[in-house]
Amino acid sequence: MKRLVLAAALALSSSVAFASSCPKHMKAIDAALPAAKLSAEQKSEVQKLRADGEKYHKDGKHAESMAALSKAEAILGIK
Ligand SMILES: [Cu+2]
Repeated sequence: MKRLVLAAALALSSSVAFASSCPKHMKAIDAALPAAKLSAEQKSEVQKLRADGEKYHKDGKHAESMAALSKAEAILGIK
């Protein structure tokens, strides 16, 4: 029972955090990109995913935004 309540609370808080966390991820990408050791190809991929993420976020498509941003973060090696 306790476990169920905890799971519900977690699901609720993560979906709220989800919608508003895109800017945080964009900032993390912006901060990491200048120092990242990437090939030119990887760098432009990150920039593209970062731009897609911002566009989706502005359109209210946070799931798509987060998907693009987390791909960019994966390339950058951000967790
Ligand atoms: Cu968003």
